Amino acid sequence: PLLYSVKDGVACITLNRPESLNSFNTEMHAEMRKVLKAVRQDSSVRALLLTGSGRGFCAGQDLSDRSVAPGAEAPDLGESLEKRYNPMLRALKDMPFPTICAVNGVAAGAGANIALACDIVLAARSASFIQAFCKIGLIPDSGGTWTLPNLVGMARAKGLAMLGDKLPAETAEQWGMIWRCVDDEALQEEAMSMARHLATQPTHGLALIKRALHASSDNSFNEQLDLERDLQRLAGRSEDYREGVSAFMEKRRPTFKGE
Ligand code: LHQ
Repeated sequence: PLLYSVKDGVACITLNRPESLNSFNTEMHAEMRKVLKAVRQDSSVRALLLTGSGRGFCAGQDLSDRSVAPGAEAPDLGESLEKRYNPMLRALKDMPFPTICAVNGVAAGAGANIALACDIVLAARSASFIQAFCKIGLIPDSGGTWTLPNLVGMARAKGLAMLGDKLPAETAEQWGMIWRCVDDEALQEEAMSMARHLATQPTHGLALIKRALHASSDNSFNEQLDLERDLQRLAGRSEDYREGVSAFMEKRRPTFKGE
């Protein structure tokens, strides 16, 4: 259910159950867990690109796994989040290098929030985002209740989460929910070239940038200044900082090792 490759410092994961719009069943979850672990442990990887095959990006949980017969006991969805979705979202969010999502088509339910948990989201112009949860009596999960208000503000987060309307990629871009939308034909090439570029950049520094930005929504301005001090101290000890400054002074292109 997944395609996985590593090349030029870029790990590429493609959700691959196009017949059900790449929705997550048990097998895909298990494979995703393995692959994210492999990505994290592969020291050659300096960027992750996530995308989907076929006409959709991901329709969230495979609902055919989930239908409840009348009178039967309801499955514990909390357990499903605890065991499957939450570890996946934490792994994605905490990757110590940039994560790029190329949203090739509809991203619904958990699929939308998995995409939005990536650092940079590019979407095909024909793609869309749907917080489908409310239509089946659920709440946005996979980090959605944190990610949405952070990205688009509370008014839009509530509208998206409670109405469950389809948000076209262009509107998502106008709202600042994603980085950019691009023509459908250009999506994969643009996303890959961005991932390749990022994989040549100061990876350790980029990981520290993520940490600082993620902490910002929980911190006061003063706390954030303290965090910047601590993280900049680490960044300033990196090989890549040394290389960046030397290259600037010597008027040459830097070669970053990611350390
Ligand atoms: C699907 C699905 C799908 C199975 C399309 N499952 N087959 C976490 C914790 C534990 C449990 C509960 O959930 C969660 C998190 C969640 O993600 S909850 C939200 C789950 N997702 C949804 O509610 C979205 C359901 N899908 C849709 O609303 C539509 O498919 C969208 C709007 C995404 C796309 O619509 P269309 O472009 O019209 O495509 P379609 O509906 O015809 O879908 C194509 C095929 O894919 C179709 O199968 P078929 O055999 O008829 O061709 C669908 O049944 C199948 N499919 N989503 N989630």
